[in-house]
Amino acid sequence: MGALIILSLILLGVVLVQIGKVNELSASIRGEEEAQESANRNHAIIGMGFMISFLVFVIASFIYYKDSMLGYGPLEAASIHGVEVDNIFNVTMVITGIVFFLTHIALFWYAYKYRGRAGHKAKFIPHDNRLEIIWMVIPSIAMAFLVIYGLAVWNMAMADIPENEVAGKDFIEIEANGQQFGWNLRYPGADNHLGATYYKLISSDNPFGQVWDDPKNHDDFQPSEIVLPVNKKVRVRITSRDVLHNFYLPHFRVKMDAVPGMPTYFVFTPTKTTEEFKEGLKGYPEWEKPTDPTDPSSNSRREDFNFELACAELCGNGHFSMKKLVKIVTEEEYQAWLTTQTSYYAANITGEVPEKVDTPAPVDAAPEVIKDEAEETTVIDAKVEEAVDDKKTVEEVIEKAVEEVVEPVEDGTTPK
Ligand SMILES: [Cu+2]
Repeated sequence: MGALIILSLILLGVVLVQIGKVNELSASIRGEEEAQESANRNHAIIGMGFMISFLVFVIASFIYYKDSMLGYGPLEAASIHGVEVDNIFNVTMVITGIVFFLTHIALFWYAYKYRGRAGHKAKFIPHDNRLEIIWMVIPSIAMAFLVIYGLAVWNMAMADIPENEVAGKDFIEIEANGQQFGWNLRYPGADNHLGATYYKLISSDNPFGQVWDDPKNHDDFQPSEIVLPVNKKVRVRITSRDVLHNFYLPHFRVKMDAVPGMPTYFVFTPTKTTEEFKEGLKGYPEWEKPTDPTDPSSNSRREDFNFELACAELCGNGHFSMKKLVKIVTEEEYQAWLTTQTSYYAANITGEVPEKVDTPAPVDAAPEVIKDEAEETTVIDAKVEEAVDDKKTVEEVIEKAVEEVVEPVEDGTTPK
């Protein structure tokens, strides 16, 4: 009996100790819950802070770069269809921008409002017809609008010359032929028609492969830059000799692939002369900065501004050098320029007429040294070695070698 009482007392002691432990444990659990709750709140607040600063950053960067972006400030489109292209970009940006802001605000706001808290239980909503209709119908309407509007603008921008229009009177046709790495340009000359070409005739003397039996070729000329009269429709025939290139005139919103074996085209009408466009850059601080940031006395970016043709298809290691100047001039200036141009056939094939103006050296001749990277490197290496013998500093040597080998290719002239 005595032993039984002692055992009961021991057991009672054990039970009391265990109850105490359970109490301790539950208290510590409650503390963890509190810690969890405060962490949830902090995360939600940090999330809200991130959302606000991110959206402010988006708006601020847009405002900061506005005048440097195509379509805004001074860089409004300089062609008829370009204005429509800019409009559809803006409409698309407003619609997607609204969605972007609303969804991001909702995302972070919900993460804040419905963070884990004691006594709050998530609602279970398996299905809601009304909500589903709303989020199906609204995006469908927005997408349908964007697609239909986009198709209309596409058809307008991509339209070819109507059949009844006359070359020379209603429009000018020119050809741009891309090759690694440069553009060959061809104008139709006095007959307003580009002559026939055949790819097997392409050579360094005949960059377009013109068929000399075709009299239409006899007055075609090949200038080194694009010169066009303002407010006149231009059809650019776009071809490629080797790989994919892309005929890109950013200021006119003209962009079209140059595909080997398949001529493409783009029709556009410039609406501003180079001078008028430059005038429009006045007063924009971005454009009053010096062209050369290291030389404050150099011309401003506005003064040095020129429209340009670039290649917008990564076409190889000399892709960067596929640049040509584009000049938009008045009709009188254009006619005067035409008279300075000489037929390529007369100047280079029959030799009847001495070449008056800057018919470019065939691009073939220029990049001889840059044909492939290995060759370019070999030439530079040789020059470096040569100069090292003269005990020049390494920087001087490399600079000079690069100047001699690479730079001449950039403007398409023959290296000295
Ligand atoms: Cu290219």
